[in-house]
Amino acid sequence: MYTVVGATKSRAFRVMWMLGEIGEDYTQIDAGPRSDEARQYNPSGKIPALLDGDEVLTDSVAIMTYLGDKHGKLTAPAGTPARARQDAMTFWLIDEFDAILWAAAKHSFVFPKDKRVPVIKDSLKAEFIHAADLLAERLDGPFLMGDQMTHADILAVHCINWSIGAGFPRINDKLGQWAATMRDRDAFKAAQAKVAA
Ligand SMILES: N[C@@H](CCC(=O)N[C@@H](CS)C(=O)NCC(=O)O)C(=O)O
Repeated sequence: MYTVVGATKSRAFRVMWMLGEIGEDYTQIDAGPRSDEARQYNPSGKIPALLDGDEVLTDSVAIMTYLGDKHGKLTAPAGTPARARQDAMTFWLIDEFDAILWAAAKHSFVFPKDKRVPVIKDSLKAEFIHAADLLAERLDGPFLMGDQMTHADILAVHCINWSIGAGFPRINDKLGQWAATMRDRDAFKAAQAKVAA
């Protein structure tokens, strides 16, 4: 059985949702970012980490990629053009969604007060909305990569939810409705309801 290190309201949620989608049981250690508990598994104090036997794996997207490859679920097989397209989508989401939200978080509460430049947040919000419009244009099917769900969907929806929590402007209706459908999935709801060990 796996163990997810990280609070539900963090990027750990991506891993928890993925484990639910692929039908793998897990326990959760409800460690906050930079907590002593998080540092036991990742010296940087970043969450999430995944414990798989004696292995400690870090970074939500690296963990999702590992789980997908290991179980042959929620991913196109490695070494195929479909996988290259899926990876391109994943890296685009890291650049244009996750990094934008993370920059806004840094300038809201992560950086020390004297290093924050709150005025940057207006342009980050505009960038995010532009990226959401591009993603909506790409969306042509039940999932980002077409008929098959992949971990790119989990990454995108987690970032959309994060944008709402961070007070970003409302995204376009098409992407918003798609995200609502994804939030209705059993595995999403199970991850939200999971009680940490
Ligand atoms: N790219 C990493 C980012 C991990 C990350 O920054 N997590 C946040 C919480 S969601 C954190 O632990 N922040 C504390 C810090 O950066 O010091 C991932 O996707 O796992």
